[in-house]
Amino acid sequence: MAIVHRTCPLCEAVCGLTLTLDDGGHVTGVRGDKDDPFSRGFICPKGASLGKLDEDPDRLTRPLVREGDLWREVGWDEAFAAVKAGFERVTEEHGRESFAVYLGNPNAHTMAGALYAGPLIRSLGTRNVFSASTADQMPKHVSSGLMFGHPLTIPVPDLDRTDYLLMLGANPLDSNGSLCTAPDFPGRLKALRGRGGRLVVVDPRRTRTAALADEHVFIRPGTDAYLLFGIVHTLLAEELTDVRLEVNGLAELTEAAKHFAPDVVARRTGVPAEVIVRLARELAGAPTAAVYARIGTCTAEFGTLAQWLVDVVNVLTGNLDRPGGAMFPMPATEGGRRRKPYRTGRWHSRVRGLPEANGELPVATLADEIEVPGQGQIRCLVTVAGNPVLSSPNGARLDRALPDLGFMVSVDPYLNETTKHARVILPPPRVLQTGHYDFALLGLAVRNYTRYSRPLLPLADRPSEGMILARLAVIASGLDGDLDAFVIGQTLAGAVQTPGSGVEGRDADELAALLDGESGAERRLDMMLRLGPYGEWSGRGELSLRKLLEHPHGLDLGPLRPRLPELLTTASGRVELAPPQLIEDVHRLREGLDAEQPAFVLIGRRQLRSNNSWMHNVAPLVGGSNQCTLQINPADVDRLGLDGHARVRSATGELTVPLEPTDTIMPGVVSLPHGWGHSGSVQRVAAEHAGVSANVLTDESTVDLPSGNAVFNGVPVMILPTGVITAH
Ligand SMILES: Nc1nc2c(c(=O)[nH]1)N[C@H]1C(S)=C(S)[C@@H](COP(=O)(O)OP(=O)(O)OC[C@H]3O[C@@H](n4cnc5c(=O)[nH]c(N)nc54)[C@H](O)[C@@H]3O)O[C@H]1N2
Ligand SMILES: Nc1nc2c(c(=O)[nH]1)N[C@H]1C(S)=C(S)[C@@H](COP(=O)(O)OP(=O)(O)OC[C@H]3O[C@@H](n4cnc5c(=O)[nH]c(N)nc54)[C@H](O)[C@@H]3O)O[C@H]1N2
Ligand code: SF4
Ligand SMILES: [Mo]
Repeated sequence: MAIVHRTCPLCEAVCGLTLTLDDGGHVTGVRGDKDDPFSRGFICPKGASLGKLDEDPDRLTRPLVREGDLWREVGWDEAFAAVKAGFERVTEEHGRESFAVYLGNPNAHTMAGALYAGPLIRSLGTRNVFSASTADQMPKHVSSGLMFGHPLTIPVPDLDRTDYLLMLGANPLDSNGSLCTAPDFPGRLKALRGRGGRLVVVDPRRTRTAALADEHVFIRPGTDAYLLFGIVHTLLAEELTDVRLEVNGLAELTEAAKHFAPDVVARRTGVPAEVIVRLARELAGAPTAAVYARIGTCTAEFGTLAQWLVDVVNVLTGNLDRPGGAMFPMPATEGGRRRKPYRTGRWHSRVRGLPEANGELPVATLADEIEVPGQGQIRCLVTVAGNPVLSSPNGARLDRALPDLGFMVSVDPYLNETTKHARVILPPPRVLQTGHYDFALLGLAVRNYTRYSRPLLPLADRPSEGMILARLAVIASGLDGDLDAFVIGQTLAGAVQTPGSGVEGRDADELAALLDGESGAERRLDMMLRLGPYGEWSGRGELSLRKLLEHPHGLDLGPLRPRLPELLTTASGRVELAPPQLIEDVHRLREGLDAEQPAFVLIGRRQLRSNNSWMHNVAPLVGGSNQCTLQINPADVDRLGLDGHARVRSATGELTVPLEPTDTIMPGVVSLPHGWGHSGSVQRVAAEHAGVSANVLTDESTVDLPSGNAVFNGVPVMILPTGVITAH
């Protein structure tokens, strides 16, 4: 028996876990790690099921190759040979511009995603790069890029010190937080209230988070940008602003805000004008305050405008970059950021002409690019840790399009709704065989903190996920060699030439020889830690891989500290309050003021014991509250004479779903969780709890224009009794 520690890889909260392993390497117990200075013993039902997930008998242990409808288990060399043949065939027939890659959500959690997805994309040599980011947080990247100069310069609410938190479209009591890494988010919210702070939640549903808050404000889905503009309008009109930073664009912002007086936006949002005015006054009057908005506001028609206005309010109230406000974390592996104007639309998608953002095209147009013939049509797809058939808007269309590809390879532990279309599936090893460092999420943490977990079990005869991606990159590029050594060489060569870098003028090869680690991934982590802001090569600290290994429970690096103006990389060196691209999109927002209200709109929701599409095969997690039901207000049930089930119809599809009447949801709004729809799955537990896919109903033809992000909230739908047949 052994007691071991590692970070939970299952959500953004990065909790430390303490596992008990028996002599065979099986998990016999999971607890929160009490000695982790950040999570302090917190654990949720998913983390507690890590052992079951790790040894799910339906997880793939060897690569699969498909011939027709038949799957065959093969060895790794044979699998990679099949990939090589597939890549070569499509390259010969259609060229590299016919290649595409889709990176799913777990890439934000895995070391493989952080360290090897970039090189893989470059090796594939295509601009057809898609990811779950355009079904999620791309609006925040775009607003941050335009306001602060870099898409990763994202402020987080200073949760542990703020006096007032206005939260829109987030439900951390179920999701455990997002773009705000905060283990025990529920406890931190209770502490906020305990110290006399105030929590206000804006959501079309009275969620568990809303129930814990001081105040819950119902809002019509998709209208957060109007509400936030109403707040901005009030702050400016009542001269409640306290701008403490160097900013550009205050005049343009004031001009744009004129159209969104509280009584004007009240009609659209359903939030009374006096509530909007009061929220503005409270935000301005609180000693410190932060506005934080997540999925409900991102995956909406005006997602980028909403994310922009969140930070506009933080700036106007004097709360951006100050303790208790919205602050910028300083993660241990942060690299230098060059001053370079942030731009989107450097290229456009072939079929719909949608702009690139962060080097990606919108997943909402992936099916178009596969289906529509012509030069550049996608013929080969690589998916890594993604299930877009269930997760992307109108995923049902993608399900029909994927069989037309010339070749598809998926890196995924499961044969599922998406990977079943692949020719080759390459499964990553078990969780316990995988090291963990949260490169992305620690840059969004409410305290500066770092922790590395080594693999707990040896790899035996399988490659790590990093090795799988590196091998794919080698196959795609045709260039052999040690990818990690190459990246290390390039990075250090740059660092020794960077004035003031801490290693300026030193010898790159000598530095490389000093790196520790049992794998290329560990050596790269060591390099990033040493070069990073607390690193032993930065001249400012002593972090290195060795140091992290001495602290298996993690290291607290202190509370967030103000980082402006140093962190700003805008051309002006100021915070841009009114980026022209966003002011342009305000016209679209104005047009929407008078839009007709559909009778019903669909929104999503997250479930505590679920994770997007892929934790429905773990028996202790499914059932109970974790079911695919349509939440609907009882008044709507009565009015429509519904009983038990209803049909939900949208512009793209129709589903029959079991109803969950609840007065926690606004009349005229219905909520269906996403990630379900496993009927016929080879995952045995999931097939028994199949549910239906909300993304049969979501419409890929509408996107948030500046970011290309998918719209999952505020989808117009009709609700019909099951017995009634109507013409389409
Ligand atoms: N209607 C609606 N749709 C939504 C949303 C919504 O709110 N409403 N939310 C959107 C959001 S925020 C997101 S992030 C996307 C998610 O979209 P996706 O990332 O496409 O979907 P997931 O269900 O997260 O799929 C994760 C896949 O990774 C696999 N996997 C798990 N662990 C690993 C690993 O360690 N390595 C590898 N290689 N694979 C692994 C799983 O088996 C699964 O196939 O969905 C979006 N879709
Ligand atoms: N247990 C669990 N945890 C998860 C996940 C999971 O599937 N399950 N998924 C992970 C992922 S990929 C992500 S991105 C994060 C997301 O984390 P969160 O953003 O906290 O996601 P949700 O819990 O879906 O909360 C979104 C809320 O927005 C509300 N909403 C819908 N439309 C609107 C609107 O127009 N305006 C406003 N103001 N609110 C609206 C919904 O009712 C819902 O309560 O969670 C992560 N954590
Ligand atoms: S809250 Fe997230 S990180 Fe923490 S135990 Fe649960 S799934 Fe894991
Ligand atoms: Mo997400």
